[in-house]
Amino acid sequence: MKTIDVCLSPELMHLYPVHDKTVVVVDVLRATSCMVTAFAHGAESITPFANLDACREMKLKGYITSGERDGKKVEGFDKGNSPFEYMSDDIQGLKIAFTTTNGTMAIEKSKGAKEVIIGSFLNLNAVAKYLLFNENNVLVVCAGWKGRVNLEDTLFAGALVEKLKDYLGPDCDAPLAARHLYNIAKSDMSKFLSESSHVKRLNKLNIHEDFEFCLSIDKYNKLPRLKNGVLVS
Ligand code: 3SL
Repeated sequence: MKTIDVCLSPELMHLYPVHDKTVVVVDVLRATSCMVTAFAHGAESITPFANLDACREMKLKGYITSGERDGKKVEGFDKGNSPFEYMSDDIQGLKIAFTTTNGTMAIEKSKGAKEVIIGSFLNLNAVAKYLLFNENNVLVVCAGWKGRVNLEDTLFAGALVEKLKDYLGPDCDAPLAARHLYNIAKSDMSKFLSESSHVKRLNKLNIHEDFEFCLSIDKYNKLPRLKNGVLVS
C-alpha cells in the first residue's frame, strides 16, 4: 500500500525525505487557494518566490507581481493575496510572479521532491484523484505560520487522508491526528476555525470573506503542479 504523511510545518521538513515523493503543498489561508483560483480563471503560469525582491524584479520581464507580507498586499505589487483578486477576466493568459509569507516559502522548501502539486479545499477532489492514480508515496506539507503549526492547513491534510484512507496508509501519527481533527471539524469548519490564530489575523484586516471562500470544497477542478520551478495547471 502506498503511504501518506503530513509535515505540520516547513520547519520540520528535514525529517522527511522527499526525493521519491509527491509533495502536496497547502496554505489554505490564502496562498494556495489564490493559486488554484488564478488557474481556474485562466492564468498561464505562477512562478513562486520566497524572496520579495526577486519577485519584484519579475515585473521587468513582463510578469504581474502578486503577494503579501503579514497578510497585506506588498507596496507596488499588482495584486495581493485575496482569491477575489484572481477571478476577473484580466487573469486570462497572465504570467504571475507570486510571493507570500508562508505559502511560497513552503513551495521553495519542497523543491527537492519528485514532484510538487498545490492543494487547497477549492481543489481537494482534483488532488485526491491525482494521488490515487499516481505511483508515489505522498507528503502533505502544511505552510503554517512562520514555522508554527496552524489548524486550517492541518484540516486540509486531514481531509485528504480521510478521502484516501482505503488506498494510502498513514506513515506516522501526524496523518492520523490530522484526520481525527478533520472529522471533528468537518460539519462546521468555519466555526471550528473561528478561534484559530490566522482567522483572527485576517479578521483584524477585515477580510473575513476570504476565509469563508477558502473553505469551499471542490469549487475548482484544477491541479497546479511545479515544472522547472514554475507552477502550471
Ligand atoms: O503566508 C501566506 O502564504 C499567506 O497566505 C498568508 S495571508 O493569508 O495572506 O496572510
